Amino acid sequence: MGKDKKREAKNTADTLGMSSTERILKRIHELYEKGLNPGSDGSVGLLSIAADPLLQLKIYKPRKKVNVMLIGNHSAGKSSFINWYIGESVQTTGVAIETRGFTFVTSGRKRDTLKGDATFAFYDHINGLSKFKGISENVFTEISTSKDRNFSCVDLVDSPGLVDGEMEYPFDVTESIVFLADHVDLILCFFDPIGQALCKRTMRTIERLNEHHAEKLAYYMSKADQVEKEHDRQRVLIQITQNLAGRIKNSHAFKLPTIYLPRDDLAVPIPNALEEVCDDIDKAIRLTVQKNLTTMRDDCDAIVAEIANARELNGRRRRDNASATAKGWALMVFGWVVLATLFYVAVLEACATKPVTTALRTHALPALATQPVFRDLVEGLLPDGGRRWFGVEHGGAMAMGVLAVTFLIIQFVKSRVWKLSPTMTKKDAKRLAGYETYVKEVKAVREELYKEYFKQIHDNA
Ligand SMILES: Nc1nc2c(ncn2[C@@H]2O[C@H](COP(=O)(O)OP(=O)(O)OP(=O)(O)O)[C@@H](O)[C@H]2O)c(=O)[nH]1
Ligand SMILES: [Mg+2]
Repeated sequence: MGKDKKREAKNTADTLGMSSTERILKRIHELYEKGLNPGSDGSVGLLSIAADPLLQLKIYKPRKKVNVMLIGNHSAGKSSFINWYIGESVQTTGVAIETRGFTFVTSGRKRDTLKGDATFAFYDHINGLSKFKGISENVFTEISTSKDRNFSCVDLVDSPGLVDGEMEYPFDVTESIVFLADHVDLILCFFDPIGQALCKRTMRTIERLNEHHAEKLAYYMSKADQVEKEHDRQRVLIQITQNLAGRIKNSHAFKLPTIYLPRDDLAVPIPNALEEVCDDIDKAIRLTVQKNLTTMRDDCDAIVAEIANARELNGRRRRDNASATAKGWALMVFGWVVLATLFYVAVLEACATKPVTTALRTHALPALATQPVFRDLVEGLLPDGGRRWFGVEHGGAMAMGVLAVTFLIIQFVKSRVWKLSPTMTKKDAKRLAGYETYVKEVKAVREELYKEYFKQIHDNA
């Protein structure tokens, strides 16, 4: 079996084990980074096509995974939720302040933990987080092999528990959460009924997040099983709602479902909307797939349009270059004529000087006596009582001055006019044609992915 065949077989085996959504997200990512036939020679991704010097189009690769950040007060159950979602205890939980920094929990082939710098290298889009002083030692990535729920399509971001007062954070926690909010698709806010759910820091953070990311926020009352009596729960819910009311933007769509991690020793059943959190995550995944498919179509269209622009620009430049060359040549010839005239006047003027006229009269004319043609020519050079130009004394010097200045002006105008813009080589034009065909094929693959995605939604409905 050839190398390519082996790779193909491996890809197929991988693909079969993957959910359709995950496959679509991965394929889109691949089309941006590696192109239609990853690994084969000449396969270029949309990113490098867009970055070609002939196009210089700025496009961004869509993320392979959906990012979900959890925020809330200390001990609200954020880390416990992550452990429950992935079915593995990757995050430490407990009553003490457990999570002091940010942990990116992601799925991978091997269980591993990455520290700050490795995390920034792994998630290049959050590189900007490193600008927060003191954060590098408090950022980690936990790689888990879990395939539970939709974990293979999600990166979960655990954040430090928010508290007021004495607690010193090693970095600006609110600002770093606000920074990360730009890069995540969904923010789950957990408020527990007994902790510092409504602490000032949490409220300030929620307020800041509402400035630009109101649509990403989903609120929950976590650890609801800790308040067994219904009316106590209602009281807590009202209290949280009242505190949030003035701070959140789309308050009409505000929901505060009660959630808790599954347990079967409860005396009275308490409503648990835990699956709603999973639904919210699934919804974020669906939206991301749709957004990525749309972005890919738009990027393909933008590349095709830019190829047309590059060709049009090239045509215009060729025409401009041809006209500039014609004008340049005309000016050059004109310049030569002026220079030749200047030379002619200079020769005549030189011949008009006393030593030359004397020398010509005494030596040249007698010597040329037998050659009438040359003699007449030399005689013609000799001024008849001092050479006058246009009736002006010393007119020759003036004429030479005018001619020299004219020549310089012509040179200057020529340097301005005869400017050529770079045009495409045959190789460039061939490359663009190749891109065009390639992007068309990518669009066809995108249509297939789109159909596959909607078929899957339809089948699951
Ligand atoms: N009763 C109950 N306890 C929970 C629930 N979820 C978490 N806990 C407990 O609450 C405590 C705090 O949970 P964590 O997951 O560490 O909370 P956290 O929000 O990550 O806390 P920090 O990392 O300090 O911000 C732990 O002892 C958990 O066992 C729940 O749904 N019900
Ligand atoms: Mg925690």
